[in-house]
Amino acid sequence: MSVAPLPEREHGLHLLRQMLLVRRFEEKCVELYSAAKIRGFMHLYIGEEAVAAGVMEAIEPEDAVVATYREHGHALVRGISAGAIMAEMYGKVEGCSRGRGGSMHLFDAATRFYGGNAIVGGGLPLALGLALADKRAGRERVTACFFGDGAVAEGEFHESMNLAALWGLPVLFLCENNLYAMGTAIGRYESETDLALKAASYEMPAWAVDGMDVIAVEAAARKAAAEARLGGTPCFLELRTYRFRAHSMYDPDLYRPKEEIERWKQHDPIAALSERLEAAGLLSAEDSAEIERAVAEEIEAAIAFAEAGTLEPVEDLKRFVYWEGAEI
Ligand SMILES: Cc1ncc(C[n+]2csc(CCOP(=O)(O)OP(=O)(O)O)c2C)c(N)n1
Ligand SMILES: [Mg+2]
Repeated sequence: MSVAPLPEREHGLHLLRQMLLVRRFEEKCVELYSAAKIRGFMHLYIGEEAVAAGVMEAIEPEDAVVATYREHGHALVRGISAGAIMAEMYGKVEGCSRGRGGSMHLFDAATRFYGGNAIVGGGLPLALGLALADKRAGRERVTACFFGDGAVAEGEFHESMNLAALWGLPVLFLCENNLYAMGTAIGRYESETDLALKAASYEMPAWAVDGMDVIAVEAAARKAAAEARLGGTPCFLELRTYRFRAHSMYDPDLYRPKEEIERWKQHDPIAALSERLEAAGLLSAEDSAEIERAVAEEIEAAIAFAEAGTLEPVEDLKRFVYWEGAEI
């Protein structure tokens, strides 16, 4: 049970809706993938929704966001339209990356959403550059950088943490610790599995948060964002979470005990928030039905938008591709 106090009813319902939008959107993506409407690599965030939903409440529209290939949820709660995301999944020109990025490379300059990065750890130096630019221009902004536990074993993680602390860059390092990097459990690739402890050695505030509790995530992210924005220091949050689905659509998920998955499902972030709101008299059955209905409507509209979209004509394929001698 969360110790973080419940927010006002409107805010509680908003958080619930955000998480549900991500969950239902991705459930639809699974169906569309099976129907070959969506192709290529696809990684689902189901089970981890509280992380993106909580953090996004704590940052401002002018702040920047950098995410990984498991980023549908981040993009949705950041405010990129479900239609632009679905069209991108379909590979349509109306997609947020013109259909050229697909599931792993969602991008939207308007919301300062800088990907969608397929390289493990690759987003961290990018986040540093964004934060450095803001700092040098005297803008009081933060860069929220999401990455997985697997990235902590990469050199880029350590170089980025070191420089961010040394230069006082306002980066929120948001480590989504779901205990696995593809099929490898964290204890098999990390010498120190307490990731907040590891991060603290870089001389920045670092702490662990229950990543299945959206209210706790939001509270922690608000604290970290305030430290970064006003204190000019990076902060590290280890968000302890779990993916309910396999790593990607091609993963038979044979490396985790079924009981472990079932145990984590008992901490489903959406059910947990619903139950708390209900128990406090802030959520009725009618409210839940209305949220489900509105979310379903938004997703249906997104699918219709993607279906009606256009595939890039073959003669345009070389546009935006640069090589020596290219006509730009
Ligand atoms: C530099 C690099 N090495 C390897 C891969 C292959 N790869 C893709 S996802 C992944 C696991 C990453 O795990 P984690 O960072 O914990 O994120 P999660 O998938 O659990 O969200 C790996 C090794 C890659 N994309 N980039
Ligand atoms: Mg992981």
